[in-house]
Amino acid sequence: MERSRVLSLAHLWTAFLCFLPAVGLGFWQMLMRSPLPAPVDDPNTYYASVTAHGSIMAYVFPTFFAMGFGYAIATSALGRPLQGEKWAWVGYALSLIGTVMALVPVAAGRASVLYTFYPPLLGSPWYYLGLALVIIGSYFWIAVMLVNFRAWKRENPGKPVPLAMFAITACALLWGWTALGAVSEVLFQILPVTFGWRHTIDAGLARTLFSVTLHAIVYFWLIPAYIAYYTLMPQAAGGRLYSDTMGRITFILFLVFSIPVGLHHLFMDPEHGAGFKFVQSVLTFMVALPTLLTVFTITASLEIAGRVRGGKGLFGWIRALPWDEPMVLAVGLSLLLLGPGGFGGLINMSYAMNAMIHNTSWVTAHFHLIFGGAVVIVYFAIAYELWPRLTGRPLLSKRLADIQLWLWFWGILITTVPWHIAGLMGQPRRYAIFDYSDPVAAKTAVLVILSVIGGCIVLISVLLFFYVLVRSSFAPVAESIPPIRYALSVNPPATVPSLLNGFGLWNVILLALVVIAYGYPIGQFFFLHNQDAPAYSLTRGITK
Ligand code: CU1
Repeated sequence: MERSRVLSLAHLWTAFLCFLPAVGLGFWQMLMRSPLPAPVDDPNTYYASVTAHGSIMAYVFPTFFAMGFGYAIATSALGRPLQGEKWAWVGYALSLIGTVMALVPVAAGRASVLYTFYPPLLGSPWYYLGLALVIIGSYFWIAVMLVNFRAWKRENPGKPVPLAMFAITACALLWGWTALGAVSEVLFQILPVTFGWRHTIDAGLARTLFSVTLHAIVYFWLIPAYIAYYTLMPQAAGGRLYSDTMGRITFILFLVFSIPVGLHHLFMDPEHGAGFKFVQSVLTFMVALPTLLTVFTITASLEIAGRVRGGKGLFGWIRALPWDEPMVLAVGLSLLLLGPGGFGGLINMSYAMNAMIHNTSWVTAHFHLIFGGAVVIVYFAIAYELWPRLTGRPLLSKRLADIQLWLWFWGILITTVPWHIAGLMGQPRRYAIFDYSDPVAAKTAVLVILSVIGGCIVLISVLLFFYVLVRSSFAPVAESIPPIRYALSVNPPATVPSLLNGFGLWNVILLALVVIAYGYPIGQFFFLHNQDAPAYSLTRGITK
């Protein structure tokens, strides 16, 4: 048990130690594009910074977090030592080497291609190789999760796999399938050109392959937070989970529906026909379903806890909940952020309405609200929940943790709401500088400054988070820290149908859906040879 704690802690520390400077960069970027003066007022630095910020926040931070949380779940929920721990360390080392390999060329200004790295703009090959290595390292984690999932099932025939383990395994599988899009783009499209073995690139195919990863990655970020919703929050609130089955269905739906939807990122791209865009738009609505199920189940679970604690009347149970528990507070605030965030998502995914907000700041604001807001706030609460268990030392202060979560909540809202509005007013995304003497840009100035104030609150919140973690890590070892306890459901199932206890059939359905949704959109490129064009490499110029 002891050694696997070190494994989890190493992953979580790595995740958060990358997160901290990435938040700092984000804040500087907000200053840079605002009317306020920014230190180092340089657009080149801006694009390098956006690339570092995006690459860390999209790939490095959530991957290390999911891996660390996954190992903690595999040991605590299954109640057995982790099998394949050596391989887990190999994966950790590869992902860490990949992180350094990717960030060095970014810092040197040789890979300012943003985290979506859309060709025909290309950066240093080491950047892409590094990111591929981060992903390859995470495949070791996927394998370890699957091995432990199977081993437990073998030892406990017929018994339902604990929901937390079931969910993190769905998350691992989802990531394994979806990452293949970006990995094949890097291996077969980008690297041959950046290394000079080929001179032209098919930008449309590259973007299409990337879209296979770009949407489902969001659920790879989200599922760890949902695991806390379902399995940690009801326990922290002193109640029970409303339905274990609903949880299983939710995580299965994420696995099945979150990949064949990525064309909604290419609504404005000319390579794809309206029919396939429409099909994937409809499938995107399907993937909203598990979130709706979750909002219902979690609200019901909160109500159960509130009533168990003596809350009466239509809304009295809300006041009866222990809002001073960081996990309960974080889930409550996360649900509130999920409201406007989900609403924005519905606009983005609608084929027609997408045109209103395409390439505006609205999009950037949207994913900061959903991921930065609704998801990361729960990552903090998970860290507060895990830290005493992993270190054997008590948490410094629940009160400080609560203040940190509240700061994050308001900081994210104040950052992203004005940012959305600026987008609706036509502010483009991915611009380093705006000329605020221009009457159109001038109208957004107040909104942008408000956003910067929100960013400042977010930064203070992160510093407070680190203060709590670091101080807790140096507290004296406590004798009696209870192990992680996962919530019981109202009717804990003695058995579940095998369809809700494994992923065999669901993998097949997922692959069939991917073939239907992506078969033609990807296959067509192999017949359209005139799509290849020279790329522009930041390190070598035009690749011809
Ligand atoms: Cu998406």
